[in-house]
Amino acid sequence: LASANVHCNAQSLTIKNRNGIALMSRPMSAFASLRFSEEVRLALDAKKPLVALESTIISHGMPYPQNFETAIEVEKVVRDNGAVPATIAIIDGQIQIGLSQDQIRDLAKLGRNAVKASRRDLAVVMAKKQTGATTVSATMILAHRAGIPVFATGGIGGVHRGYETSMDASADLTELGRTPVAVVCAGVKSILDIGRTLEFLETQGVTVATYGQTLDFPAFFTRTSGFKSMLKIETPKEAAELIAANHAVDLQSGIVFAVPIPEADAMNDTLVGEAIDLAIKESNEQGIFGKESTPFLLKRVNELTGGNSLKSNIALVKQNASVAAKIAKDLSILIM
Ligand code: PSU
Ligand code: MN
Repeated sequence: LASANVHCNAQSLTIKNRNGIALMSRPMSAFASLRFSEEVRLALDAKKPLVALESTIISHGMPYPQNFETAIEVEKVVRDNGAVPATIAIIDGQIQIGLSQDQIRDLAKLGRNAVKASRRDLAVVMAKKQTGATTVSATMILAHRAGIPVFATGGIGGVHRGYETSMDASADLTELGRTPVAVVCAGVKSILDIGRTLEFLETQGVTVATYGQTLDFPAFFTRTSGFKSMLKIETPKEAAELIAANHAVDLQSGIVFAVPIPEADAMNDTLVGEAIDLAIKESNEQGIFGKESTPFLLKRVNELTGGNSLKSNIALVKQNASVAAKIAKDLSILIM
């Protein structure tokens, strides 16, 4: 960018290379629609590393008050590892990049009364001035708009079991195919069809890496799923180099870094498996479908496994936040 020209007027912002070819052009409204917290704005101005965090995990992924406590602790983990957290949500129709503690608490208390907002819901929540918790797909879009290339969460959505009749595949997967943000997660919960999820990601052109010593693709509560990633990444620097290369060729697609849950926090395969099978059976019996499906299954698995799955969930989210912060730090060294 050192030799690039930035053209900016009231309508649009365009970046041209030294030959006058537009590398990027965006309407100004795309930037004007974002509101930044003071901490995030200062970090962006100072070109500090940032980590985007989603908010559906707060409203629909965990019960109150653990959701609030976890969201605050996750932000702290990001700071302790040298990056600035940017939790993203829509408050009364306003996109907010970086939330105050009060805003996080409100969202945590609102829980499932907040709108679960994926790509298709974004404009609706804004137009109707609602409060929306952003899923992985919506958070990726907004993180990208804000110029934050690294994002940490628990688990991404995927292809649901029974896809052959329901055609239920998360918008997270298509978003990964079209938005260049690296998502650090603990893999995919086995409430989903993990094999088909990986096939879908391959079709979408998404690079899927295990962050660790083996190729095993993790299944959220457990360190293995029986499936493999296409590569393993062992250091933050290696991850940063992969992200930088993705940007260098302007792929416009995302990357999944799947971090296996810490050994000590991993759950017993059979116990989680039984809880998940029962939860899916109940959701079928109750005719749960569409955007209600994932929150229902998350809640039932939490209930059926007692506090255990919630404990594991919290541990893995924190680990993902620390990995993402380290990657963001190394990436900021590479691309600055
Ligand atoms: N998986 C989890 N925890 C979560 C989610 C998924 O283990 O909180 C949330 C994320 O916000 C994800 C969304 O983006 O659910 C996917 O929902 P759906 O399957 O309806 O696309
Ligand atoms: Mn769905």
